[in-house]
Amino acid sequence: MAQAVVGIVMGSTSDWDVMQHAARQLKDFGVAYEARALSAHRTPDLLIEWIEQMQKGGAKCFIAGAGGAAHLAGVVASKTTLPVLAVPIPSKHLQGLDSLLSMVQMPKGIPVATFAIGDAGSANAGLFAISMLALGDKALADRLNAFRAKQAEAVAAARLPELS
Ligand code: RP5
Repeated sequence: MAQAVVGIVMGSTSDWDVMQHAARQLKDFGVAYEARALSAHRTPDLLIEWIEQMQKGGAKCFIAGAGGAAHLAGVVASKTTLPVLAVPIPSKHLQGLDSLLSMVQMPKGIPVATFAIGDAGSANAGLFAISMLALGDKALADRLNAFRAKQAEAVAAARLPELS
């Protein structure tokens, strides 16, 4: 199996429904990733071990999804200078607003790039990782441009329903 260039981590297996959208983009573009459920507060030592292992293995960025008091992305960023893309998971009581604010309000000095709450944010984090990797990979850049062109064609070809 190819060495993972993107590490996807989530606070719980219950986050996979959302985080699979990031994984799907990477898979469709042929980017090798490793996805793990590791918690910043439940398994902090395992999380740090994994971050170190991913870095040694040649990872270029991390995507971190968590819900509630979502400190996972910040903790990942505290242990690496690789880019960390944060995906707020919709939460039961606050629908992910808590997750979003926990991620987007990182104090100065340790940045994380925060995406939209839920499926769209997860897919976009995957696409953003692809954009970063495409800076040094012409074949990947070509695939990304083709994806954009196909998306544009679909919108241009769309027709609104007639009024009855
Ligand atoms: C967070 O708590 C996880 O990221 C998840 O979104 C949330 C709920 O976790 P579970 O109770 O489903 O394991 O740490």
